[in-house]
Amino acid sequence: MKKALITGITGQDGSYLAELLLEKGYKVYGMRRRTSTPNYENIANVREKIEWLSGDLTDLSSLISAVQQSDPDEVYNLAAQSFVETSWPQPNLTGQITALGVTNLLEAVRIVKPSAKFYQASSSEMYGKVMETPQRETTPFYPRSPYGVSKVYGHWITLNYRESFNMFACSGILFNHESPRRGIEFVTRKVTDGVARIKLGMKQKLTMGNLDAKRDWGFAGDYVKAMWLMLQQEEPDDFVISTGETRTVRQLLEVAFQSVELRYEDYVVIDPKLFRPAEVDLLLGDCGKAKRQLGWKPEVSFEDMIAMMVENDLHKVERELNHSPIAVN
Ligand code: NAP
Ligand code: G4F
Repeated sequence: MKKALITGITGQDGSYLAELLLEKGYKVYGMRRRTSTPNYENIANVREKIEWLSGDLTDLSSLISAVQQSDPDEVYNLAAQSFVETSWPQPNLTGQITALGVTNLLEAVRIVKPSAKFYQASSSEMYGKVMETPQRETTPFYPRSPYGVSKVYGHWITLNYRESFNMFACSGILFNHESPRRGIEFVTRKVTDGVARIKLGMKQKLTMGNLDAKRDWGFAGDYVKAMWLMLQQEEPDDFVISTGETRTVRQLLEVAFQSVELRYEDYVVIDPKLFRPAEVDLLLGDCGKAKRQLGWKPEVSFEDMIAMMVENDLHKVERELNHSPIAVN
C-alpha cells in the first residue's frame, strides 16, 4: 500500500486530494497545525480514514517527525498562507510559511526519506505582471504581492533540491481553482455566498473590489488529479495546470447572479478599499504540456462550477436560517 503525506489537508485542495488518494488505495497521513478550535469541515467525509499528525511548516522538527512517522512514498506540500490580500499586512508570516516553509519540508524529506516523491503547490500568482499570454512553464515570473514573491521562492527551492540532491521534486503551477470548499474570502466563494444570502433575503448588497481583473478559473477536484499524475511520471518535471479560458470578476458576478435569476448590477457596490496595492490584471494558462505528457484535462466548466457553488451556498444558508443558535456553555 502506497503512503502519502499531505500538508494543508484541512484546506480546499488537501481535502480533495485526500479523497482521491484514499480512493486509489493509499494510506493517507494528514499533517495539521494546532488551532484553538479545530476545523475539519472540508475533510469531514474522510476524517476517520486519515492518520493525523501534528506539525507546522515553520517548525522543522515537527516536519522531521511527520516524515519519520509517515515514512511516505509521496509528499504533497499544499500548506501555505494562501490569501494574497493578507500577504500585504502579514508579509513576514507569509514568507515564513509560504516561502521558507517549503525549504523546511524539503529538508525534512531530504534528511529522513530522500527517495520520497515531492509535490510543491506553485501558483500562477508567480506570473503577476505577465510577461507573455498565455502563460506557460517557460514564461518568466514577475510576482506582484508578498504571496507571489514567496511562491517564486518555493518554486525555485523545489527545483534546486531536485537539481542539487537528485530528489523527485515537482512543481505544479496551478491557476485559480475553486469549489464549494473554497475559503470564504476568495472572490468566487465570496460571490456565491453573497448571491445565496441575497436570494434568501439575508443580505441586500455585495461589496466588491476590482471587477476588471481576469482569472483562469478551474475546478479544484480536477486539479488535484494533476498533482497526483505529476508524481506518477518517470521523471520529475513542472507543469502549468489551467483551463485556457479567462474571465473578468464582472463576468463571474454575471454568471453567479444569473444562476438565481438576479442582476448583479442591482446589488453590487464597489469599495476602493478592496483594491489591491498591486494587482495581477490577467491570468490565462496554457496547459498544453500537461495535456500531452500527463494526459490531464479540465472536466468541469466554469458555469457548472459556479452553479455548483451557488447551489451549495443556498443549502448552507438555508440550514443557517432553519437552525436557531446553539447556546455555548
Ligand atoms: P487553503 O484552502 O488556504 O489551505 C491552506 C492549508 O494550509 C490549510 O490546511 C491550512 O491549515 C494550512 N496551513 C496554513 N499555514 C500553515 C502552517 N504554518 N503549517 C501547516 N499548515 C498550514 O489553500 P488551497 O486553496 O487548498 O491551496 C492549496 C495550496 O495550493 C496552497 O499552497 C496555495 O497557496 C496553492 N495554490 C492554490 C491555488 C488555488 O487557486 N486554490 C492556486 C495555486 C496555488 P488551517 O486549516 O489550519 O488554516
Ligand atoms: O479570489 P482571489 O482572492 O484570488 P487570487 O488573488 O487570484 O489568488 C488565488 O489564486 C492564486 C492562483 O493564481 C493562488 F495562488 C492563491 O493562493 C489564491 O488561491 O482574487 C481574484 C481576483 C483579484 O484580482 C482580486 O483583486 O478578484 C479580485 N477581487 C475583486 N473584488 C476580489 C474582490 N478578490 C477578493 N478576494 N475579494 C473581493 O471582494
